[in-house]
Amino acid sequence: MITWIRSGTQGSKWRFADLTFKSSKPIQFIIEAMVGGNQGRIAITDIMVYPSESGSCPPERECTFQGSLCGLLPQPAANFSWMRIRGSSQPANSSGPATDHTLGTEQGFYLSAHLWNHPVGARGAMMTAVMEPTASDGECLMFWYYMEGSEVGELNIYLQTFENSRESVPLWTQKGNQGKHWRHGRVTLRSSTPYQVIFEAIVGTGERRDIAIDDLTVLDGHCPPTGVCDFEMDFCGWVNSYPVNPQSRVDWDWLSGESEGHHVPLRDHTTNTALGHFAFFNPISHPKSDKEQVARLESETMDAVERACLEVWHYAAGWLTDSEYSFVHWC
Ligand SMILES: [Ca+2]
Ligand SMILES: [Ca+2]
Repeated sequence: MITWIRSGTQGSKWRFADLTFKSSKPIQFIIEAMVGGNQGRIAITDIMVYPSESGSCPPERECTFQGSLCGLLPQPAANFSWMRIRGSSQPANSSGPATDHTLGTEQGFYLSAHLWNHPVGARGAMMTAVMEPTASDGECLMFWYYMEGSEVGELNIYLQTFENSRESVPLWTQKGNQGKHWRHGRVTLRSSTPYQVIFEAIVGTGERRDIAIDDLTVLDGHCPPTGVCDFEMDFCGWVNSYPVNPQSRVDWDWLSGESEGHHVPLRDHTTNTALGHFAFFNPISHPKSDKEQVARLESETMDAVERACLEVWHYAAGWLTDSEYSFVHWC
């Protein structure tokens, strides 16, 4: 059984992973690496396997929903609670994802609001365990969400504290169709007292409907502002998507100046060091083929504005022939 998988570049830096598991029989783990593109390295180190009383890896800073609900509980005041499911177990009237975000397979679990089961306007909510106050700079909660289909519903995140009376502060909201993609969201948590985070889904009028979340991660420090991505941590809200001719799809890679490869910039623009990261179009070598290769990076949907500005630092080297790159926007 595959319990964890990553594919494509993870940036040239060490990344941490933890998995919770249970087994009534002796078990073995197998770590398998498979060659993908035409260059790259995969390394692992510092493995620890140990029993834990709560069945989870402390401290739980990342939640894949693979083994458990990571301590999330139904919010008592809500109309219904969310459930941990796999993509393969959805009914036809769900618009949820076929695969989870962690593994990208039908075996991967995610948290589904089961919106198809509930009447329009009903409210389903889950809350975290009570968390310790944050540092003054806050913490960044990153998550992935899936909302596909017209009038699918609404996803809200609140921070609840217990001073005086219970108070819920709205932190983040998204409504309606966000396309057939897992989308990235992030929100800064700041509280000088113990708090809980609440994930709330409100049922929309769409006939096929669901809202799902996966891969919650909490990092120290506040989140970068919306619309800003320096590619230091990850791709922020940007996702590799299909070009007009899907056959020509190549993904943007996430590299640093230390990455191997032809024409890789030696320094990134953010940090001006070899340690900084960037998105890089790394065409697959086809010595005998002139197959078209298009890498397309798509942002999240931004709020409507009268006028706005897109700034980007770009770099192109090599290629004597007619490669091109362009920005497209649509409303
Ligand atoms: Ca998952
Ligand atoms: Ca950078």
